[in-house]
Amino acid sequence: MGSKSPEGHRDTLHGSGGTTSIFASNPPKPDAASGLLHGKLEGQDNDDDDEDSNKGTGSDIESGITPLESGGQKKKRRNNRGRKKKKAVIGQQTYPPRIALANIFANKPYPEGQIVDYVQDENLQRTTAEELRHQAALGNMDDDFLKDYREAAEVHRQVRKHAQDIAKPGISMSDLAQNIEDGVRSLTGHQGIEAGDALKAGLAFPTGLCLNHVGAHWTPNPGGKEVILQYDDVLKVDFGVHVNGRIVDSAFTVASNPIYDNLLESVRAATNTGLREAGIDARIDHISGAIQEVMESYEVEINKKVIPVKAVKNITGHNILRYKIHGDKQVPFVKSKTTQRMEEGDIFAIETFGSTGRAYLRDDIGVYGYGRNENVSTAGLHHASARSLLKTIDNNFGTLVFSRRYLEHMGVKNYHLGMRSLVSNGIVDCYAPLVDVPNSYIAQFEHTVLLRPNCKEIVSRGDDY
Ligand SMILES: [Co+2]
Repeated sequence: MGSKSPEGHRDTLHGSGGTTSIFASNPPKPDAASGLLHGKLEGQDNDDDDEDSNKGTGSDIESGITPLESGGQKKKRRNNRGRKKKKAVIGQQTYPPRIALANIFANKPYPEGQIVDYVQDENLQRTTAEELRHQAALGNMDDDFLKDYREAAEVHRQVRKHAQDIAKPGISMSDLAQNIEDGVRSLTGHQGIEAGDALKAGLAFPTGLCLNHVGAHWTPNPGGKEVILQYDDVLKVDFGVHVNGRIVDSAFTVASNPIYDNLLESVRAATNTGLREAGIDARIDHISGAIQEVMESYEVEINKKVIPVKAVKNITGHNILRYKIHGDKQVPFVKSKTTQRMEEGDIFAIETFGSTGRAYLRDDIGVYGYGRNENVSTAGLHHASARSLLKTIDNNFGTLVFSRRYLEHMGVKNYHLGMRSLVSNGIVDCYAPLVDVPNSYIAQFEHTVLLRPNCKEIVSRGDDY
């Protein structure tokens, strides 16, 4: 999920604190940002583990079905399904994925993400101040941090694998969203219906399904017009999984028509550049510059017109805090003026967006989702329906961003009036879709990376992207 950057804001969608952050040097780290385990962890001894365990789960997921294989796959799948026992076997996932990972992995550790060693640089030796900050971070350490993160990431990989399989021309956006949301709820083992259950684990923000010139923050709403995926569409799939508030934010782009291959490749390469440059003490302006350089070295030919790919200027990657998708740091995709650095214990959503249009997004009409603004007093809120809706929001979403679909999933009805009151009082922020000019195309790729003390872990990395 993209974070809006300061320039050109009409309102501060993601918290006013964030608007000045890219120009500031490192602000004090909130408690919630910490929680990285120090030292060696389960299954960490060698880097090859990663690939092996991913492969292992890959076959678990599919039970002999390879969702992305081409040619005659329908038939093969049916045969496999016929063979499969009704009851799920330990270690096996169903198709579509609906078995909680806790049952599949039993006592086995969840697979690690991609582990990358930090590059040793003599100029970047730890200062005493940084060591002290590190000690402070250890004080907030949570033993379950990595376990929760890796579980959320594995849920993301399994669910997106199926989403990639079904995101083909003819599918409706609401079917695709439902499939993703059912998958995340099932695999985390939290259906999110009883009070408070969605806060334990599940969807971290509204499922983003953005077509073509819609860059970010579009989701199918209940009662909205059906949107059907077309052969010539460029679709960004951006969804988040959390386990105990540990949020994995990861996104990819699909397009059936190969004319967009270069657009997708430029953005994939730009995101990988950002991930490569990320690290403890890495300067954010340097990362942004590297991202832009890679992205804008590509061009794409659409309808016999050669168009340079441009890095989108006014949304950014961002750090992630517990239960909070957008922290106080932003990573633009264009070179920016800041002396801010990444820090040990930070969690970053490294995402990039490339566009064939103006590469500047504006708010469109419509609603993507809502998020509680903790800094606004509720004392003046008298409206009974607004008060009861607020209670539902606080009990079930906390500071997680949620959609109308998620409210209706819980059986909440007639919330429009109460929501209007909460939004007009500033108690809840309302997020709009973000669009470029019509007839342009935007692609996005995104991963979540943990800046652990001794290595960085691209926790959402899979064999797909
Ligand atoms: Co994001």
